[in-house]
Amino acid sequence: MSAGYRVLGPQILKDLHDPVRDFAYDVLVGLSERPKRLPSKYFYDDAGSRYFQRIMALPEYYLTDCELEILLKHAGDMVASLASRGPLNLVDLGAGDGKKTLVVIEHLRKLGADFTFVPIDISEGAMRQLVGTVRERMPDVRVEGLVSEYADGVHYLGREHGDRQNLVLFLGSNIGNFSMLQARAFLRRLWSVLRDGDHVMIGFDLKKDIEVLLAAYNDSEGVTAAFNLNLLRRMNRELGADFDLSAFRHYGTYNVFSGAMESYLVSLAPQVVRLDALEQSFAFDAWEPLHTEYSYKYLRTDVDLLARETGFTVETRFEDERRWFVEALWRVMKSTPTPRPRS
Ligand code: AVJ
Repeated sequence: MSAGYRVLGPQILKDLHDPVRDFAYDVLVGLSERPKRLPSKYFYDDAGSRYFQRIMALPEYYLTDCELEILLKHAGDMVASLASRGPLNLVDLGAGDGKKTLVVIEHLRKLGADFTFVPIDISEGAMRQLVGTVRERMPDVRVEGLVSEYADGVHYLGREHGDRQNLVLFLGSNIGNFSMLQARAFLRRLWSVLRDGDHVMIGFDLKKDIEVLLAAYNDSEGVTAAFNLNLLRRMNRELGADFDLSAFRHYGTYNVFSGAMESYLVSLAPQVVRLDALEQSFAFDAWEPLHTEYSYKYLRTDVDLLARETGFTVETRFEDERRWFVEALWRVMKSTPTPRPRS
């Protein structure tokens, strides 16, 4: 975990952030593993963020519709009591195009709340678009956008002072990219930078008919496939790789045991790929998988347990009509012991 650079005395300058170097390093580690894998955060270059916006508009990708339905119906109730408690920071982790967040913002404005909107997103293109939209449609709203990944965003929150309460949004089942272990670690870190009485609003995608899941991650227009393959294009551009996109196939499958949708790029032939930035080549066998994403699905009971295990209490939770998605509002509880996790 790092944030920019720090000067440690006259001699030592620690430059902790070279995004291309970090990418190259993660690619070296991931492509050297068996099975090969890459972190899903690298999907979101500007092109990838645009692909994801197209995914959200697909009929099969129900997640966005479910969450929007919940927020349109209940966001007002969810934020009313917070808005009456004084000024707040509305933090949005992985804001993307902010479509769902704008619903929450509308309610805060209607309630006459004093708030600053702090969107945090890994894609600079998406962030510029979002800040532009807010400026245009709601010029009265104070915006402080941050282009960073989650860990740095949370670090930044921890350093922000002031007496404002925080409402941290983590919408869209973004939490699904974490394993259950990673989710607990992430929530504990978030908890530790927040104060007693702060809130988090988290969108969880629920376990459901597997056919519905498979369709959502293998859409008929092939947008999800293009989103996945864009990772290869990004390596070609940023790391001087020579991936042949037509020699890989997108494959999305549900792992019943772990409860996650898993995305892969499968090599269709034996091939060797060169990465100039790493001065290294990687061999793929025919039908060798490259894992690119987990999207974990939750049980209702998992959601409440997760809150208790990480130092939060459940304030409210709402589901859509189909009962496919949960929007949970949790309050930070300090100075009560958190239960031990199950072994
Ligand atoms: C943005 C991480 C919530 O896991 O459903 C959509 C990304 N991947 N289709 C998800 C995604 C394939 C999405 N999240």
